[in-house]
Amino acid sequence: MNDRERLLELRAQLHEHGRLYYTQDAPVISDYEYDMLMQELKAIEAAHPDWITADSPTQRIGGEPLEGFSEFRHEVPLESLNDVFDLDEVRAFDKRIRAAVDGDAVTYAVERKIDGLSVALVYENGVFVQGATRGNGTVGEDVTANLRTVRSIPLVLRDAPARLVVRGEVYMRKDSFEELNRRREEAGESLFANPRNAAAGSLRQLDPRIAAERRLDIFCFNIQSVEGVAFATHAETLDYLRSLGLPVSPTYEVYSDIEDVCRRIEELGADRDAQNFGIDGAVIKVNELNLRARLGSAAKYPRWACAYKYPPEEKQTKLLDITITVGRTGVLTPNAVLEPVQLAGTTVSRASLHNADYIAAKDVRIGDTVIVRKAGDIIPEIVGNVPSLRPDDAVPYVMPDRCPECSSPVFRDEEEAALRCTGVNCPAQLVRRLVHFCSRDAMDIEGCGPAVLESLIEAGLVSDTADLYRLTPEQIEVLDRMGKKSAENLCRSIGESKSRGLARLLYAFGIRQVGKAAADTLAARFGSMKALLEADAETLTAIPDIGGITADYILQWRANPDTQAILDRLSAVGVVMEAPVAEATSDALAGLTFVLTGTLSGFTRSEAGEEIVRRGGKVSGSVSKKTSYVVAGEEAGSKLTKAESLGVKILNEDEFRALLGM
Ligand code: 0OX
Repeated sequence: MNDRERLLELRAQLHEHGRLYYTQDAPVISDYEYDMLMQELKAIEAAHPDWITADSPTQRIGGEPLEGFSEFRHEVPLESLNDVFDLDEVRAFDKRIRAAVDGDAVTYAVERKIDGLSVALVYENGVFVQGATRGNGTVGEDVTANLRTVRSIPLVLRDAPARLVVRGEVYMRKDSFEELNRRREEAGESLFANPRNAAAGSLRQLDPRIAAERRLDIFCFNIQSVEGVAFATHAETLDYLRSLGLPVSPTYEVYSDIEDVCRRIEELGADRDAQNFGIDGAVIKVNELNLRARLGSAAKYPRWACAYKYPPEEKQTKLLDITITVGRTGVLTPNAVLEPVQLAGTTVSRASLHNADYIAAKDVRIGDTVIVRKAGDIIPEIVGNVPSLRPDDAVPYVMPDRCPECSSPVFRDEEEAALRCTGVNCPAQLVRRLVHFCSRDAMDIEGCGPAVLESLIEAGLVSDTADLYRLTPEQIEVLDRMGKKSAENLCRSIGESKSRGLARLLYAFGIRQVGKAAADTLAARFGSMKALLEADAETLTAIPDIGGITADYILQWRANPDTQAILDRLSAVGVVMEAPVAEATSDALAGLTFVLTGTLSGFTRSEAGEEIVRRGGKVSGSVSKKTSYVVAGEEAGSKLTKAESLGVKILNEDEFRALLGM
């Protein structure tokens, strides 16, 4: 057999084993044998690069980063579902359907509603050629490069039609999600709130290699269009998709009696936790496709389907203890230590109690039986207590008057209902300050997460941020779980962080109220640390977008003798204290003021800000009537809401790029 024949054989084998693994859940070879076949294919492709095609199983690792996503117009809209919240609404849905179909026999398919995000996949002659997000249902984004990295999406189908567009839900498995967050925590990066957000963020990555690392999955549940095949029922379409090798919604049942449908909904709800993927409801669909066509769609939803949404799960458990953690700014946060309970798929043994006021409002005491809930988010919350189960000796909780980490007195910050440790050398504050300093949006020091920082502090190597810059690989490599290579890498990333510039440095200091936007504003306004330190109080207070309270915090920070000392030490080791000068090179945006909010996929906020300034525009941290545009990225928050209420023009990332002429 020559190389070319072997290559084709290997590809066919790998596609087939992929299908058996992901679609049938019935692998016939071990992971090791699979890897060996893949290695052999990679070797042949390395020798013949011109033979590599996009549908090769080797191409799952993700190609070159993209500039942006292009629009994708869905031929058949991806409709959304009408939500119902109790079984009587399901019965009412059945009555409406029966009235509309005039006595024709109707059956219902009931399937799990997977909590992810909808995409459309296009197959031509059995080859996966394009895929897109749902977007607004009519226009989505072309995320083909990222979807190719999803291992459960077959790149090639068996006995496929000339053209097929299939709809599915991309999701992240619970175990992949927990592993991802564990790694992000280790690296000092922000955590995803839930698997859905993680999946959405991963699918919208411009760098497919990142998407490839994130381990997404898919279930398919609808044929949007197909050539040359006809079906009578939804069940037939699902069986057909499965026969092509696509992973299909796990288990669907068909019933003619609505009471059976209701029972099944409850069954699926009770079994939610046992699955390795998030389920936010059950979908009830008319099974007969001819009846669907007669029922049609109302303004927003198809009349032939509805989604039963499960209420957030609640459980009772015992509040064993209340412990205190000390944050970066010295805030004491009380945490509930709970008798472990299974809740929405994970074991819950802790929940934040936020502050003393919160504990008082919920009236929870150590020894109480409390009700915990996990809504869409992964973060558990305490809803309240069960008064009848309160032990006689339970007393209201009193916050400590000394820091549990360094025994310094605490004081109450009236503005925030928070208690703060007053210790300047509090070790708990030091770890968290350093974690923040190293985090991605601050100095972005890769490999310098909480665990590493704790061992550096414990070893007596680091007691402030400047110490980081004096570390040598020899000092680091003797620490636990460190080796020569990782020590060298860490030193290199620390070294690289010296030139992040003023904005990130200011943010990295963790000055109260100075978030990324305020740090960007300050850096743009002053250009250097020296100018910021020398500016008079009036100048600071008068900067638009830096509120009075924030200005006060900056003044307090400046006046602190420790600040001058650490700045001198950082300067001495070569940390850059100036902003890279973004000079206006055009006046394309002159006179316009922008507010940036949410996460953009192609820029950091300071990069976006620089692009605006280079074109003569201004960046502001808060939205007012004078704002010309709000640029809203993923998970935009209150600024977006405010812009909407003031009628300020909102740009998404693509529109923003267009305005920049990119
Ligand atoms: C899901 C899911 C979503 C098809 C046409 C209207 C709704 N997230 O699991 N949507 C649908 O159905 C669409 N089915 C599902 N299983």
